[in-house]
Amino acid sequence: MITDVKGFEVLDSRGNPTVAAEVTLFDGCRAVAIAPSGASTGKFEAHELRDGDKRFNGKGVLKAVDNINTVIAPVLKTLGTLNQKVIDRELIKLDGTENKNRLGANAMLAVSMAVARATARHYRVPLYRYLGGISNLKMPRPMMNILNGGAHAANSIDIQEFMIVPDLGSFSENLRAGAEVYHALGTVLKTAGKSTGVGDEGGFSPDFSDDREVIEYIIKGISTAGYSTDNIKIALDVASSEWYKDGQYRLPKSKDNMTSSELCEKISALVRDYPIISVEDGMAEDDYTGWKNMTEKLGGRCMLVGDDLFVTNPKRLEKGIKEGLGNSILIKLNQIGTLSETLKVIAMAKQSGYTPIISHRSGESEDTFIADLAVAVSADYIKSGAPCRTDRTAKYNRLLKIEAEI
Ligand code: 2PG
Ligand code: MG
Repeated sequence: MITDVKGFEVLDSRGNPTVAAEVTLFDGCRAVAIAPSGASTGKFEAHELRDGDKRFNGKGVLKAVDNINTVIAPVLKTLGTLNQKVIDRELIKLDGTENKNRLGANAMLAVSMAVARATARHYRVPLYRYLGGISNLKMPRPMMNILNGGAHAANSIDIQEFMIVPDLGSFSENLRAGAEVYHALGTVLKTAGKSTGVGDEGGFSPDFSDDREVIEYIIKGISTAGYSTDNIKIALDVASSEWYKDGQYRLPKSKDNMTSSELCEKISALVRDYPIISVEDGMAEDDYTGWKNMTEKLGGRCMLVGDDLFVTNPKRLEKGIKEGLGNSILIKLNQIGTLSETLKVIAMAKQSGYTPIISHRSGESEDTFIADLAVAVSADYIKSGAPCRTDRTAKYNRLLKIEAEI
């Protein structure tokens, strides 16, 4: 049923190479998909295969491309099925490692997504409908990262993402409000003499004296745009795994050192003082005691989202559920490497009352797969950066199109 699979190397939004795959079916239906790439990657993520030679400072992906062309393609062409689960299972078998070390999760995911997209074309339905069926389709709320720090920006802020979460009604109204606040924030920053240059996810990235100052500016942006914090909330991605070393949190920019419970206190105070509805990676990926404490303290008040903690991995989520770590999970296809495994972890999260948030990576492309996925699994939220830069707005624009269709 699959007659051809081709891999190729393209550039992501940071100008680094990433893997694209094109899948052709017996009826001529053909689709391309592009794997995204993270910067603040969790250490338990599936392996992203890079060449490590002179090209692109070691970031080339020709080995992963070759794996698609010489290992994956010959096998998928003989499978005789369009069943996504069977195809993904075959990819996993071909790789044969726990962490997708051999073929590379970037190679596997590009193929896995391209198969789904080609199959949707074969059935002549939009991707979201193929993935989600006829029931359950729901528009997500955007979590828009309008102020970038941490590993995504060259400024003085250690917290990686300050997001706004509009809740005004339809997706298009929420997107409009988010874009208006983004522009109002730009004006407020400019007036204060701050830089309006942007970070990797399109959010502004000037220097600030501390996190509270950032949040105050965002709140000023919200009111300047004519909205209030009653209907535009704030979400953080602390990305604290980046700071964790030898049981301590060492913040690279402010040079602060904190224990797990001191960091928990600091975040709790922010949640107490500001309209924060969600905190992602408030604790590090292997600080389980910290996660447990934070969940006991804040779990009833806001979403506590495991990104590096769960890495879209069913086994890690299962452990988290058992031990009471967090109450929400960030979903990134390339952290696990196939579509089927991603769908499995989303189903598992929902069954256990964990909120799934479908997410981009800081290194993105024109591929809009996550927009269709979010609608298909009726996720409450999608995180796709600022309403700025085509790699980010492509997903929001795709959602506008889907909203008009459903
Ligand atoms: C995150 C992501 C996306 P990265 O930490 O949630 O915002 O960043 O892709 O660099 O891991
Ligand atoms: Mg994160």
